[in-house]
Amino acid sequence: MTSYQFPEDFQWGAATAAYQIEGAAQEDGRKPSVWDVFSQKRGRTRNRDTGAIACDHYHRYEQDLKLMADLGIKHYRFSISWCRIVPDGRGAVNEKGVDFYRRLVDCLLTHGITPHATLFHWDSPQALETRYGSWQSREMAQDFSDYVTATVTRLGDCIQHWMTLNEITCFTHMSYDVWQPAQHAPGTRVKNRKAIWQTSHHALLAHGLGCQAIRSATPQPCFVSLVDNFGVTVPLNESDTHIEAAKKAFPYHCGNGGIIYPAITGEYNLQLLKQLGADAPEIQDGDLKIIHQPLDSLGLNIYTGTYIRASDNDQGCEWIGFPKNYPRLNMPWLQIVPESLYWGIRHVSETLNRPDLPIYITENGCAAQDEVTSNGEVMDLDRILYLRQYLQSVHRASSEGYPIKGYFVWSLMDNFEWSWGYDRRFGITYIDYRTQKRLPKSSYHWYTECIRQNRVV
Ligand code: GCO
Repeated sequence: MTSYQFPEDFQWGAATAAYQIEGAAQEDGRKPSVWDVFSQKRGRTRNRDTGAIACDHYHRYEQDLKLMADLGIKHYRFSISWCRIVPDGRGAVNEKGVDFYRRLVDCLLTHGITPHATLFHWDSPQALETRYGSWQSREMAQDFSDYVTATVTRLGDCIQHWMTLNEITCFTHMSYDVWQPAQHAPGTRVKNRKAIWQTSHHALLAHGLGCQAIRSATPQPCFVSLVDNFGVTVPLNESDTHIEAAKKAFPYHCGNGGIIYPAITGEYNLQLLKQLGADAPEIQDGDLKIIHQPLDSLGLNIYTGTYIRASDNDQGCEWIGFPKNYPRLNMPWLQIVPESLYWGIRHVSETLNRPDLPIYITENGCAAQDEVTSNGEVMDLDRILYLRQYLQSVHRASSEGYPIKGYFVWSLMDNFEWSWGYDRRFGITYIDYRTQKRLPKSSYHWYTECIRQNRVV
């Protein structure tokens, strides 16, 4: 009978992102990001919602810190907005923008909470979209690296945990499309699939140059990581044949072979390259050496998975679709697959062959209906059900000896859910956007108890 007890040093956290919570879109020198411009365009986001105000965290961070302290987390993952630090994308540094993050970090440290800073969570400067089409250009990698140098030089004395990029596919393959308007900013139509793969290649270069920039600018020892949402292939059942099939499917799934493989193994996966053929990106000599930087850990954002079974086809594996009424939470893609956290962690060790690489779950959570009851509570039992099962899967990985070091729930509070706007709520804290009142949900209190007992309750 397991008590789902975690090791003493297991790190419990919560995660957010700048454009999703900060607001203050034009304050203290910040200039528009591609998401400011994209979300103002008709039809791009639900109700044309934007992050102009969001959770007004820019002004309310001290009360939000109290929320974090009461929650009991000792780790907080947030992102730094390139548009606050280098508003024109390159060149002049906006010191007022830096000052906000220093205030935030000082407040975190005062509360005994360790800051984990993501340097890029999709809100790239519109100025670089105008100048050269953002990630379509190789120049973006160097501009990102220069922004990282500016940031780490100024904040490296109080931040030691750095993540370069959040989810490469979401600001490249979901942001550029050939046939239809892309779901994510900048939402650019490109001429072919090769052009899309070229954007993710430039993002990988940015990651590599960013790692080097962090390590040369930091004034103290620090930890460098990448955050990825690779597609998790899950065996239909845990027979050796289906497990083998899930590993065979992994490089083909969600383009994993062209994103996480180059970053972690230093090579594009050959089967994927073969499948891509002429759509594969142009790779210059030396690119892979830049991309394949040593990492202190890997951050995994995992919400769901895809079932795979063995097949006698030439790939040796078959994707299984979900039946119509398969249980999911309040997003079309959020089917409940708790073992995806276990298999995501295991793929790093056994499919990417990096059993040595420490792993954090840097995002896991769900959107739920979240009604406020007549006595002013949000009894989100569905979110607790989801989180409990996923955390039990993390515990399984930990108890089997995989190097899982910590877990950040997505998200600390409801926030701007990109093209879904404020229509979908992922927080363990309810936000009343009319009053900006914060209301801890049942899942917040449940998570507090998990942290207090250091186990899944
Ligand atoms: C992501 C992003 C978050 C999302 C969350 C819910 O993982 O897509 O990092 O910004 O809001 O995942 O979709």
